[in-house]
Amino acid sequence: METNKTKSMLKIVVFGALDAGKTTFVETLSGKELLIKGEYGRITNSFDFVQLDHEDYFIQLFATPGHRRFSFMWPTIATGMHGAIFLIDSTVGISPVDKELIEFIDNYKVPYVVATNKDDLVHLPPELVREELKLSDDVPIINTSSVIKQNLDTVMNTLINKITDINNK
Ligand SMILES: Nc1nc2c(ncn2[C@@H]2O[C@H](COP(=O)(O)OP(=O)(O)OP(=O)(O)O)[C@@H](O)[C@H]2O)c(=O)[nH]1
Ligand SMILES: [Mg+2]
Repeated sequence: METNKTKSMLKIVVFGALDAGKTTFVETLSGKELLIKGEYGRITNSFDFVQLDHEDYFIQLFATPGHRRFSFMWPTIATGMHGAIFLIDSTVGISPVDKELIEFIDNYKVPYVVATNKDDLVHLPPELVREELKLSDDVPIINTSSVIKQNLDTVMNTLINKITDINNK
């Protein structure tokens, strides 16, 4: 007889500085039209939202605005998240906003994965990112491209495994 396993819901939030590629990341990863795409003139001013069916979980995937003017949205969107994805714009390098955002995410005490995005344009060495952001060894750093779908599934699977590990402890 087939067992009907109930899936848990996971809330995952994508953070990153202006133009890091957050909206493109959630669009390309999901391969779907977003349920909410909160932008005007290609700048996110509220948030993006899409739901994914991922093996053992339903994922509610959100992306935050990067623009400073809309940073008041960050705590609202972060509320109740089980994990985070932090996108760095590799063409810019580590910015003061990146440092602030990593501190912000750290405070939530949830697992997160760092993605050095736009790897199709510029390759940012992971060791440099770890040093500049003072990341501990247990934070994965993965080179991604949101436009050519490079490593997006790897980022999501790595994060889900980290969340599952914590839940099983
Ligand atoms: N080459 C390249 N371009 C990218 C990549 N990801 C995003 N872009 C481009 O970068 C620009 C900004 O992408 P968005 O996805 O809107 O960035 P965002 O982080 O959501 O921007 P805000 O929400 O306004 O902070 C767009 O022109 C994208 O096509 C990538 O991995 N490689
Ligand atoms: Mg956006």
